[in-house]
Amino acid sequence: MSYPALRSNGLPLPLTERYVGALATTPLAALDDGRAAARLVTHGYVFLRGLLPRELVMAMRERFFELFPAGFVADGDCRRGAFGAASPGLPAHGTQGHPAHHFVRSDEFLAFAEHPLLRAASERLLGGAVERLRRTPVRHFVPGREISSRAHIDGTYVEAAQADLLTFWVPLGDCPLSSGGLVYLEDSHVEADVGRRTRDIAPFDRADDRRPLTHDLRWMADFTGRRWLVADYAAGDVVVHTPHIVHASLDCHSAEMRLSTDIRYLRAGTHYDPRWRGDWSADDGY
Ligand SMILES: O=C(O)CCC(=O)C(=O)O
Repeated sequence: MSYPALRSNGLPLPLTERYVGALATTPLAALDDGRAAARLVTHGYVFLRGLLPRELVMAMRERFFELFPAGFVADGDCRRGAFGAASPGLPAHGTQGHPAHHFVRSDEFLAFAEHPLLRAASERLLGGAVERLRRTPVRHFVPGREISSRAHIDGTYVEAAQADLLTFWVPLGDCPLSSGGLVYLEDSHVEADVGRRTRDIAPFDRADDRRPLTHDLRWMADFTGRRWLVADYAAGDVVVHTPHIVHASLDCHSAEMRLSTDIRYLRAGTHYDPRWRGDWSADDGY
């Protein structure tokens, strides 16, 4: 029997209950009474629908796509952000001269990353004062390219104790499954040694970078006996996750491009990885 499949890096993930489940939402009110913080410890993530104002998020999407040459965005509709045509001569994503490199340095984006709602949520989830890690990647995926974030944990990329660091994954626009949002391996934050156990046996397509765990999400589900949690995200939704939960993303095959950012807050006064104190550049090697 064949099942419809999701895809990540061109490989299928069967859309069955064995492999795929729904990301559970946590009500915003749970930030105030400690239930969200407890859930973060138990499940390694909290999915907060509508944490940010939709209009603000859509405005950020529009600002980003306005930075591209004419023709890159279909019909010039930068708010929708459907792919038009490639712009030859554009530097590699997120490097000097590319719109994403400029965007993360803009006052508007910096104000967004420091939004009081994000700061307040991180203070509640960490139970005290926080500081934001300056380095803030922007991810942008064009339909049809079969490129996604490979399965990984954030702890491989940024030094911090599990209980001190939060990532806010923020889709900049609506991001249904077809646009390829973030997916989480259920309760995998408890598998602290998953990297050691998978290292020599996991399918791997990136010989020059051993930091991801694998590009094969089905293999990861089979190996761990866990399933991937997915969601149709809307502009304003945010997922907050801890450094040890395994996550990845799906391929984008909608007309609309997938745009997102990951914003990180750290418990104030704990170790602030020196590599994360500057602005992100996609070729900074971190
Ligand atoms: O958006 C992505 O594809 C990856 C983001 C990510 O890994 C993160 O937010 O930690």
